Amino acid sequence: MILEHLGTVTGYTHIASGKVRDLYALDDGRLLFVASDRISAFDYVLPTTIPDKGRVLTAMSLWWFEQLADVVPNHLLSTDVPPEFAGRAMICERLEMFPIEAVVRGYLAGSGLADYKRTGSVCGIPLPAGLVDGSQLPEPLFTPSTKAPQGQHDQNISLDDMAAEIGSANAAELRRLALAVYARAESIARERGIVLADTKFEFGRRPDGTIVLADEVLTPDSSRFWPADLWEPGRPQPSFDKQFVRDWLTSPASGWDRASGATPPPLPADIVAKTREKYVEAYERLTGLAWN
Ligand code: Q0Z
Repeated sequence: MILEHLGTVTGYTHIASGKVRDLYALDDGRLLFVASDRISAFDYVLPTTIPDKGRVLTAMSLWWFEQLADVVPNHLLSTDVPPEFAGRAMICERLEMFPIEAVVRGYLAGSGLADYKRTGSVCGIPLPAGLVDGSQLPEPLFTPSTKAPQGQHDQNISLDDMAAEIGSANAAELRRLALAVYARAESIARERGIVLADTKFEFGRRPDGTIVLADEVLTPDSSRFWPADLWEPGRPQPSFDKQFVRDWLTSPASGWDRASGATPPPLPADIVAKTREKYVEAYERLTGLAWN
């Protein structure tokens, strides 16, 4: 027990945490990428965890890496991880990361919708008039953003801004890869009744210059998944995974006043159970595999 603990502290060094995931460096230079059971909503990390969420999202990400292996190389090296992280962590190669969120949007929502309402464009790309919340775009758009410091929102940038940041050849290659990955993923998700409205990729570079897909990919935490049968442009679309959480938090039952700036309250057990079931359902529908 004590030896295991000593092994733990000397074996990997915590280097970063996001709202719902953690990153460690191994002694040999590789990285340990860990998905927690934490869940965020309305920009808050909730005080309640969702059992199995980290394992489900990790399994989904691993499945996508396999589906996409002929489109782009990825950073995964191994899933042989310390027991406390079993099933919800990946050992990854350390890359030189591009300081860009490679976002692809097939549908209008979120900051893309806000941009469009203000300017008629998204990231400087002009769009036809008359699009509404949830509209399918004429074609998928690559809409890069800069990674904001923790607690702030990423900021949409133009392709020219991106080229100024990382060079025009890298910018063009990231755009090509992100659109190719989205096209493959959207078609798979669509066949299974899930609209992949948009998604965010992170890319890095190997010492030999190869561009590699990093991070977790195509999970509900990095993407908007919408149930295809409920898609109806003109209103905010229900979220495949978080709708029970959002509905409860904004209902009188929660007692939470979103405008007050207060931290959201703990979720009731039935909301936790139904939300866990939605993550499992997303995994099973996408992959066609049974969860456990
Ligand atoms: C990813 C992040 C966090 C999880 C750095 N293969 C890689 N090589 C180098 N750096 C990264 C990766 Cl994935 C890397 N992040 C984002 C932050 C938890 C992922 F706190 N940061």
